[in-house]
Amino acid sequence: MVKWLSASLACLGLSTLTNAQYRNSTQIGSADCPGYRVVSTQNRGNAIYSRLTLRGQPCNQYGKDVKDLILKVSYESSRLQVKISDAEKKHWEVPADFLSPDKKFRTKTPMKHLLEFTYQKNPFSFTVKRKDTGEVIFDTTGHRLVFEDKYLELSSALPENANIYGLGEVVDTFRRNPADTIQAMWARDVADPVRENLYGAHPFYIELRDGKAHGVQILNSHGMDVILANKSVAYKAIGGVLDFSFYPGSDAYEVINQYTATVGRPHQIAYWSLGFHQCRYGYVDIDEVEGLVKNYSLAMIPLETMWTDIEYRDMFKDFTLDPINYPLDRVQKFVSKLHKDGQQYVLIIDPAIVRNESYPAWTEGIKQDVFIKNPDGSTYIGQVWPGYTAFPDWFAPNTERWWTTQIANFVKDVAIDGLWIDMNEPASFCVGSCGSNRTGIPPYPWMDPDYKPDVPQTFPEPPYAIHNAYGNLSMKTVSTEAVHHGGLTEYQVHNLYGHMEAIITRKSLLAIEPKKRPFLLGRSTFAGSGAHEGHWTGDNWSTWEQLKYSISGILSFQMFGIPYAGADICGFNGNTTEELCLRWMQLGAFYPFARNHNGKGNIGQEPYLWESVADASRKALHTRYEILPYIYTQFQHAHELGRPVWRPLAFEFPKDQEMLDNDVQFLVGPGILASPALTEGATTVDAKFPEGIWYDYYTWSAVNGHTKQILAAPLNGHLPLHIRGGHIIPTQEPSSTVSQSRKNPFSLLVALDEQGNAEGELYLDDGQSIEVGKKFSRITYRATSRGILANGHFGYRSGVVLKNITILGIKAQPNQVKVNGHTVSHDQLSYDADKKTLIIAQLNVSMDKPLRVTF
Ligand code: MIG
Repeated sequence: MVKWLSASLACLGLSTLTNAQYRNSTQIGSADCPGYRVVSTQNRGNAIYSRLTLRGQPCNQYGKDVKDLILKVSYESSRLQVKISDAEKKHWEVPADFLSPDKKFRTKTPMKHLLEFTYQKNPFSFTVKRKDTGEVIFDTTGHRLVFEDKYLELSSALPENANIYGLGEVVDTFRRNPADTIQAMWARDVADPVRENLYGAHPFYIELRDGKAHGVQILNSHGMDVILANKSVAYKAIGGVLDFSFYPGSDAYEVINQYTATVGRPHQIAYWSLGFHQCRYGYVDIDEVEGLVKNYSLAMIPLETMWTDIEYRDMFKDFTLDPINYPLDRVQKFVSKLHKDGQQYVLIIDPAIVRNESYPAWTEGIKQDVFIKNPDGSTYIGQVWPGYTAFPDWFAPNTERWWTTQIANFVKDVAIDGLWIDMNEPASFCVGSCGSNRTGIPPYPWMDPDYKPDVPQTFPEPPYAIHNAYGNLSMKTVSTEAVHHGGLTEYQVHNLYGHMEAIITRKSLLAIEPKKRPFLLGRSTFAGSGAHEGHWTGDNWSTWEQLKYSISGILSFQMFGIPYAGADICGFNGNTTEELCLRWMQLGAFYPFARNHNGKGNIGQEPYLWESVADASRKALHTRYEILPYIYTQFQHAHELGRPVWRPLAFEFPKDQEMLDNDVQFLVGPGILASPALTEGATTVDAKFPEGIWYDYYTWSAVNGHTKQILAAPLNGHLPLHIRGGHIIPTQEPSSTVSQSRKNPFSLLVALDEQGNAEGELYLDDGQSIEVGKKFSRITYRATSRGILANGHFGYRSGVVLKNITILGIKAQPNQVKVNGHTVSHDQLSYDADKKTLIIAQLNVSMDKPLRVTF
C-alpha cells in the first residue's frame, strides 16, 4: 500500500511552496492584490452591513477577483460574527441546519459589551478587541484580503510565540507551534501521521493570552489551509465565504461554552458507553468473538461492550451477516447472552454501498436516487471493501429514509446497541472515480502495482494547492467533481460528508428507538459533530510516541465539542508490546471513550493476553468504574455547557507558564490529575503540580502545588492520580459492568483545600432516556470545617446508599460527628493524625435525599 501510494503521490505532485513563501504571500503588496475599500455602511438592528469594492486592478492570483463584497458584522448571543461574501453571486456556505445551536444560550453580558469590531475604510481591514481591556484579539491590518471564486485569503496578526490550541484534526502537540504550522482542512483517510491533515476538519482555535482565553472559528466546508507563521494566522480557502466567529471567553471553558452554543452541544451519552470496550479488525468468526467475551470474564477484567469490525458482513456488505462465519442464529444467541449479562454489542458500517443487483441497499438506493453522481448524471463509482461501490448522497431527499430502512431491517435481526461509522471522509481506494462501468470483484489497488483505472482521470485541481498531504484532492476519496443533490460538488462539501452521515444515522437510530440515547462513533467530523456522535482518533500506531499523542488528540476534541473521544488502546497499526500495551491500558482506562482496538494481522492485544497487562488493566479499570458517577457528571456538564470532560492543564491554569505546553498530564473533570507513564522502561513519572494541594488517589498522601515530583509508577502499580484539594468526588463500588456498578453503594471522597473547604456535584438519571423530565438528580456537595451538606434536586431514585465518607486534609479529629442529626458511633470513625484523614464508615444513608453531616 505504501508503495502504491507514494508512487501516486510522486506523479501527482505535492504542494511545494515553502513556509517562507507562504508567509510573505499574506502581506499587502504581494502579488499586487489591490484589496478592498468600504463604500457604504448601514446599521440594522444588532448587525452592521458594509459594501466593499476592489481598490484597483484585480490581481487574479488564483482565479478572478470578486469585485464587490458584503461585510456583515453581527453581535449574537454566543459570538461576534464577521462574514464577508460575494455581493453578486452566492457561494456555497454550510447550511444553518448543519449546526445545532443552543438557542437558549445567553452570555451574562451581551456580546456587544464584550467585543468590539472596528474597521479601516481604505484599504479595508478590521480588528476585534476586548471591550474591557482594549486588547486586540484579531487584526487584519497590513494583511491582504483576497476574494476570488476559488481562493479566499485573510490573515490576522498574532503575538510573538502565541499560545494557540486546536486546528484539527491532527496528530501533534496540544499547543500548536505558532511559528511553523500548516494545517490543511481536507478530510483524509490515512494512518495517523504526525502534523498532516487527517479525518476531520476543525478550523477553530483557542488562544491563551495573559491568562485569558478567546476563540476564533471559520465556518467553511471547502478545503483550506490555516497557517501559523511569522506572528500571524492566515486562512487560505479554495472557495466559499469568509465566515468568522469570535468567542470572547474570557476563560477557555467559557470559549468552549460559546463555541458549542454556536455549533452544537455534545449529545447526552448513554451511561453504559463509559464502560470498557473491546474491538479488533480481524476477529474471524463468532466463535472467536464469543471466546473473547469469556476470556474477559475469566480474567475478571470488566468488559462492557464487544465490537465487531467488517468481518461480520457477507462479502463486506453493510447490513448483512457472513452466513458461514457469523451465522444469524449464532449472532442472535450471542447478542442475547450479552444483553442478559448487561453487556452491549456495536458493529461497524461504512457508507459505501456495493454495486450488486441482488443487494437491496443497492437496488433500493438506485430506485430512490440516493447516490452521488458523475457530472454526466450516472452513478459515481468508487471502491471500498465490498468492491465497486456507490456513495450515499446525504443531500438527496430520499437518503435519510432509505438509510433508516436499511439499518432498521438489519436491527430487526441483530439487536445492536450502537453503530460505528467508519470510512466517511469518504474513503475510496481509487484516485477519484474507478470508472462507472466497473463491476465484479476489483483488484485491491495497493496489492497490484500495475493497477490503473480504466477511464482517463481528470482531476480538476484548484489553482491554489492546499497542503493536503496526499496532494491531489481526489486521492483515496471521491473525486472533487462528483455531484451531490442540487448540483453541489464534492469539491464544496467534501469536509461535511462524515458529519452529515452522523446527523442522518443518529436520526435513523432515533427513528428505530425513539426513547433511547443512540450510541454512535464516527471517524470524519466537522464543527458540531459532537451533537450526534463520539469520535476515535483513527488508525494510530502501536508506538510510544502515539501513546503520548493520544492525550493531545483527545484534549483537542474536547475543545471541538466532541468530548466522548478516545484513541485505539494499545495501538492500531503494527505490533504492540507487553509494556506498551500495559501503559496504554493504564492511560486508556481514563480516556473518555475507552476501547482497545487493533489492526488486522498484528499480534493480539487483548489485555488478558499477558498477566502483567491483565493485572494493570484490572487495577486501572477498577478505578475508572469507581469514579464513573463523577465522569458521568462531567459528561452532563459537557452536554449543558460544552465543558470538557478531560481538561488540559493549560486551560485550567492559564497563568502558569509551566502548564501552557503540558500535554503529558491532564485533568479528568476539574478534580482529578492524571500523570501517566509514557516512555519505555519508565518506573517513575516526572510530574508537575499546579497551584493548590493534591492528594494521591491511592495513598491519600498530600502533595503541595507549584512543585515537581518524581512519582512512583511501577508496571505493577497504578496510573498516578491525584485529587485536587477543594473537590469532592462521588464514587461507587465497581462491578464488572456499568449496570451492576450502578447498583452498588456510593462513597464520597472529600479533598479539602488549604482553607478546609471542598465542593462537588453529582448528576444522576437513568442513563439512557432521551427525555428525563424531572427524573434526574443534581446534587451539590459542600464541605467546610463545620461539616458537609448535600442539597439540590433529587428527582432520580437510585435506590442506593451512601456508605463511606473519606475526608482528606482534615486538620483535627472532630469530637463528634452527626449525620442527619444522629450521632455517629465511635467505631464508625477512624482518624489518621499523620495523614490527616477521617473515614466515616458504614453510614448507609440514602443517596436520594439531602444530607447533613456536622462536626
Ligand atoms: O481501512 O474496518 O479506522 O478502525 O478497524 C481500514 C477496518 C478500515 C479503518 C478504521 C479502523 C477499522 C478498519 N477501517
